[in-house]
Amino acid sequence: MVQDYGIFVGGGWRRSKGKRLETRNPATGEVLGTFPLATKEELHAAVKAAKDAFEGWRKTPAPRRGELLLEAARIFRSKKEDLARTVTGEMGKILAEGRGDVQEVIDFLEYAAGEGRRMFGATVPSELPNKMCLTVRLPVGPVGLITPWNFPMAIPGWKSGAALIAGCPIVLKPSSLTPLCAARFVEVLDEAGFPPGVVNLVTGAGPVVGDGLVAHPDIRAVSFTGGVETGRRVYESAARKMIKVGLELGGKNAILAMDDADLGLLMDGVLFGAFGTAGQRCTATSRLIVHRRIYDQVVDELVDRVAKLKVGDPLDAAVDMGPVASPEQERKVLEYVDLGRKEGSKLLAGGTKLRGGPYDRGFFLAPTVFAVGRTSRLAQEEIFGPVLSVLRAKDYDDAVAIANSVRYGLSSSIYTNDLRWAFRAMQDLEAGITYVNAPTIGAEVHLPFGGTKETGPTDTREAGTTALEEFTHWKTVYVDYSGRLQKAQIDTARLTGG
Ligand code: UN1
Repeated sequence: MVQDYGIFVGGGWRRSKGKRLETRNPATGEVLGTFPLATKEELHAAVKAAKDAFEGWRKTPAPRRGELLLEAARIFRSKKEDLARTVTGEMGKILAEGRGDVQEVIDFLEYAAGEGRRMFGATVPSELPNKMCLTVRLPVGPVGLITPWNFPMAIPGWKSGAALIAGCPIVLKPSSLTPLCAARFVEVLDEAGFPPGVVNLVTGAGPVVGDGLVAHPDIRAVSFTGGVETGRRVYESAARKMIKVGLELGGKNAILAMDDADLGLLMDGVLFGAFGTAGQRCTATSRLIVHRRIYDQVVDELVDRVAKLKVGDPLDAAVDMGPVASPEQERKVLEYVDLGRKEGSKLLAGGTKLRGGPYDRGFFLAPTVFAVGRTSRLAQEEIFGPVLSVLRAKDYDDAVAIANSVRYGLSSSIYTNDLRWAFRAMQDLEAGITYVNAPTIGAEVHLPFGGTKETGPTDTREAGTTALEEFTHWKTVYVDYSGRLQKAQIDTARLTGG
């Protein structure tokens, strides 16, 4: 039965006056649910609910807020299998990855709950006697979270975990491709018992709900994960309001394969990095930059291994790669395949839509590999699909130059057993994340996640201790217990007599 959802505002599900959108399974075409295209007024009601909840939530001690996050984590754990199937059903990633998506929520909520008992500031000596200086983090206010479809539970989990522990009520606007995951995510938070208005969910069109959320005067920070063009708009709109904004945008992540790399390990990493989640991760390996001495061998092995990848029903445990998430994704990937051919890149594997039998019901593409030139668009642009571009490098320096020649800087990797290359790469690769002897995907939640260059023009990082930066500001507090007026910089009696 197809369920018709509402929006979640002020602690309850509400009907919407807006038109409706359908969410479908990308492997089968089945309709999974319908969701509102919320109106501007409905968005405003959600922001008002968050604003009204702020006073109570910010005054709730952070360890108490953490208890609710732990309770939510417990419920996520008890429903993990069911929620993982929702992720796979709505987004198309294979079930093992669907489970990983939910696990990432559990991990982060547990981590964030602990932050409720830390949230460390600093105590610093004063230059004056009988005076103390300290710093505390304070929540910025109600916040907007705009989340993508590729990690339809994990990313709402990172963003809301950090916002909620910080003391910020949230208005979540999920991608219109995965509203069901967002609704189920919010159902768990509701079950955990967050006070009314602390958690709100509004589905709908980007120009109405997304832009409206960012521009709303009562929204005091925005965290956005998605494409660069939208990210730029969010950044501009947030700048006009002078509010904090966290942006996690695209990637064109590379693995560098040095001539001493362990080739078996490299191949496993490349396949997982490039074709895991059908290449639809911000962190996906979309370039493989190979030292010329091992280039031919790597390409031969890669073509062999890619031919053995099994594409199909993402619920089937024997399948390596499910469908891409939508017809738009499919079209975009096939356009890049065409472009690659026109640019004169050499197609080494795949490049086709898969047809026949169950393939005809969904958006199944063959894992694709191109040998490309370094200035080609395939070498430069984010495709966000199962397409890997292979490049040949003369040596380490050349490989780094190729890696750094793109506008993005999210994840990166080097396969080598020579610690000189490994340690240099940690400093030379322009990216927020560098892996050594592991692919570009698979970040852990207790470490900062984010990028440089156009991946993330701000200095915020999701996850890890840095997650709080997006949703708090620092207050510096001076406590003078001398009982008299003391003047910094002016009462300058020094031991040196100066
Ligand atoms: C993303 O693609 O936006 O590191 C997030 C990884 C995952 C998160 C990816 N843990 O690949």
